[in-house]
Amino acid sequence: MVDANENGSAERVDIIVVGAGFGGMYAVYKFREMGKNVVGIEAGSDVGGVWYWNRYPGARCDLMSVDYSYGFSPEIEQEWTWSEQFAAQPEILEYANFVADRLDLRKNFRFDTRVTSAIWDEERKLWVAKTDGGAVLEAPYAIMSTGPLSIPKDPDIPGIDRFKGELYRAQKWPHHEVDFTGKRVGVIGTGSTGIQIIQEVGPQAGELFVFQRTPSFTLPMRNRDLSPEYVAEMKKHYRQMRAAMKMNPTGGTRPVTSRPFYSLPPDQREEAMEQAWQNGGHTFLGTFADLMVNEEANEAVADFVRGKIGEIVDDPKTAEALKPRGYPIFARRPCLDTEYYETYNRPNVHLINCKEDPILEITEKGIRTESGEHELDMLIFATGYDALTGALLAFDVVGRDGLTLKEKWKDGPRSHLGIAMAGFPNLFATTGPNGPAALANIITISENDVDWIADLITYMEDKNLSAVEPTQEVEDAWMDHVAALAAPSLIRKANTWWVGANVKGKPTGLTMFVGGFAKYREACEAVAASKYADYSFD
Ligand code: N01
Repeated sequence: MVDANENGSAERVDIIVVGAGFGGMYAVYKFREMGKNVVGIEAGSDVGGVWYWNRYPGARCDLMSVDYSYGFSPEIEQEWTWSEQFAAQPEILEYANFVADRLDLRKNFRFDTRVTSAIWDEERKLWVAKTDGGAVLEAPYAIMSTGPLSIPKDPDIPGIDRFKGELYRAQKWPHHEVDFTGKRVGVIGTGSTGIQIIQEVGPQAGELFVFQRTPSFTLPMRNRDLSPEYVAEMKKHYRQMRAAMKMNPTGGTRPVTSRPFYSLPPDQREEAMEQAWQNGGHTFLGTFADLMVNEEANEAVADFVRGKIGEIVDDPKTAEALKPRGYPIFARRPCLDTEYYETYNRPNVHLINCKEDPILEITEKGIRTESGEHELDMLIFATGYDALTGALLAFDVVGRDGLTLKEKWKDGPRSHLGIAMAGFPNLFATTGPNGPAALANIITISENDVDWIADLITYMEDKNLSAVEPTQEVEDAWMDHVAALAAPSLIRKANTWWVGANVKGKPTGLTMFVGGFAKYREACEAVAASKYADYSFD
């Protein structure tokens, strides 16, 4: 590991990378392979990003392991063996550590360090980054691999500091084991995180109280162990699979279809939905093509899933409260579970429907809702993130002519491809908020973005150029394209982090590219093929 300079004198490097998640790890590797002096800065004590922080019970990826892994190294693909179809957090973190060891990445990272500002020096064509440890780094290029889900958000409930029991945040889970045996545990939040915690903690806790404001749709994950025979096949065919992933809208291997819902007669639709439910995972989205644009088709699938909830949950009142209504299915990130709904059939698990019985405050002893106080020994927040833009707006980023990122993004994030921005020369983001970001496989996007940035830097070096940024026109054109694709999407009809609606005062809107990974990659490639015709260089 490199030591930070603590005396404040600037240290000159070639490239600064912020973040040691999958994006930042690959960026550091790629640029180092290009012979660059690259320094990575990471707030956590080690690699892994969101998988470093999210150690909560039940944490698991809802993309298959074959998809949710790096494709850039055929050697690592052969050396690493996944044990489950959907890997759990400890295994994913182990994988990140394996990659870091194998590629000796840690020597380029400064851990336990936060960037506090990044300012463009126009005269010297350098980014000047300061850290909370007092270090000053200067580099011609800065890469923000800060991740879409890295700034945890507490619930807006009075009294958080008053609680005298044990308080846990899913997104900053302690490194030690937490024993729920015999404890009265409360969980606030029923998104992907809350669902994973509830199904895991329900059987362990003395009593579990779930404070649900908005129910999520969740589908059976149907996870399984991977047999040695399958793993051998997977390893043999990785190359073809990676090639297919690049052509896939999800950036993964999930099948896609062009079949609209109403192209099938009712009995065959029903059969297809039953099949999708039985298959598990996100099969529904590969079964019908128009679920995100046809409201009636969407409602039919939502109704089918609500029917399943009614079949699984014994108590009719609880079942009714768990059935999501008033927003389209898949407009909120679809969750995958293992016996989540079944958890509510346990006598020790209680659902508090905060739509009918709102939370008033957190007290010393627990949570007070309109109906009374619920005493708790432990309280868990699974209340999400200031997502997509939060991490980049958490510190001062200042571009050309003193333009701040906060000012540029005051009405929502704007960039070209989610990667580069007019007014911010030589600053790049991976999995930025105007690319597919949270809507496709984040590792595939990260690799695409890092490779694209690396090609651009190589182009500049070949031509002896020192600064680059997209023109305002091409950025505006991209944002118009993003908005046009977003306009018919049902994603806009739910109040979620996808549209910024979970954070008070944040500009709302669907700013991610909904056209799918394959089209996004093509757009990136077209820019490179044009020799960056719509970029301006110094
Ligand atoms: O966060 P969320 P998350 N009172 O924003 C509730 C990824 N992920 O951490 O909707 C009561 O989805 C809030 O209620 P409401 C995945 O991309 C992936 O769960 O605002 N409730 C909501 O229920 C996911 O989408 C995996 O009414 C309050 C919840 O908190 C993303 O991370 C696993 C409240 C927040 O849900 C974020 O998921 C985990 C309040 N005051 C996460 N404030 C997998 O790969 C908030 N809530 C499987």
